[in-house]
Amino acid sequence: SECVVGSAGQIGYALVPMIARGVMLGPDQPVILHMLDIPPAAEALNGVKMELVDAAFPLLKGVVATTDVVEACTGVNIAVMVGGFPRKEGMERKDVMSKNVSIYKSQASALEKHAAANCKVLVVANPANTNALILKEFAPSIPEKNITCLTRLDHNRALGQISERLNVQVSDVKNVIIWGNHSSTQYPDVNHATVKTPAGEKPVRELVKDDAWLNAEFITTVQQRGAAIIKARKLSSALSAASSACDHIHDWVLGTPEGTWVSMGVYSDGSYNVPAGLIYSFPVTCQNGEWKIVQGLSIDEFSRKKLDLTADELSEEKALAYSCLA
Ligand code: NAX
Repeated sequence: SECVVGSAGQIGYALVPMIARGVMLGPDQPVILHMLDIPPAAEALNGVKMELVDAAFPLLKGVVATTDVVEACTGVNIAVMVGGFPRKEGMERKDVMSKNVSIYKSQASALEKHAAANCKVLVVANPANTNALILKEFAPSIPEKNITCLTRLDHNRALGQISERLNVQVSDVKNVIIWGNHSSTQYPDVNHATVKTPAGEKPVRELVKDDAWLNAEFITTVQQRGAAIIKARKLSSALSAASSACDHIHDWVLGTPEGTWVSMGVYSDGSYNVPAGLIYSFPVTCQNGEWKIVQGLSIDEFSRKKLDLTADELSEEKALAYSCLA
């Protein structure tokens, strides 16, 4: 069974049918969906439940639609936290942080007390890394390895940009890295990325042959992609966010292919001189339901500055979140 929080929203609406079709956990894994939203969205949430019934998904063995966080969290093995308080025009950063801190504090307690032991948590709602950190702080009995945030969307966006640029299949591109925060300070790094060609695997840099593009426009395009989607759609990314959330859980639970890594926001242990105690996006491989940070990658001076810049932003966010608790 599992749980999706904020299910009546845009991402929730795209995500629940993917889960019910087996995209997240594979075509042989039956699922029970627990959907949570807040009382003003209760009727819409019930509408989503009606559509799930109408879709007659063979793998879907039950649906709970509720505004009670305890009912939503009870017994879940996987929690995808999509519910949050968005920044509205004229709001101070601290006010938005304060709203999300109180949401994640209470959801942390509900998960800690009522979720299945070893429940895996993915935080999607922004500020994703810091919401995940708050959740970790207020759910001390959930192992820190089980609390992650979504940067797979940024990772997939980077794969997509390389594939478009080189006119190759996106499935032939691998091992880009998103370092740091799911924000515009994230660092999309292609220094270790490769493309499968008839002549074997080739470094992305060797094929693109345009370091100026890779070091500037490529990076800002990935960093600003969310804003570009809002501009085009007048709504923020939803189908790509839902699809990436499925990829994140899929690879975490079922493993990454040999020789391939993915990006996940995880609790830093100080690898690559990233301060310990932040939720920071790293390259990871997954096996037997556990992620491991890829070690030993060379970091040049250009990259070092970018890894540090996004770490600094996360340290500031952490301080701001703590000031909301005081
Ligand atoms: P929506 O506003 O469409 O949906 C959010 C839903 O959460 C609403 O139905 C709302 O009622 C519900 N909600 C609010 N407070 C809640 C609470 N305390 N408990 C349960 N449910 C609650 O936003 P949507 O477009 O679905 O985006 C959801 C979140 O994902 C936002 O915070 C957004 O910023 C974030 N994103 C994160 C991404 C990532 O890669 N990490 C990318 C996409 C997205 O921007």
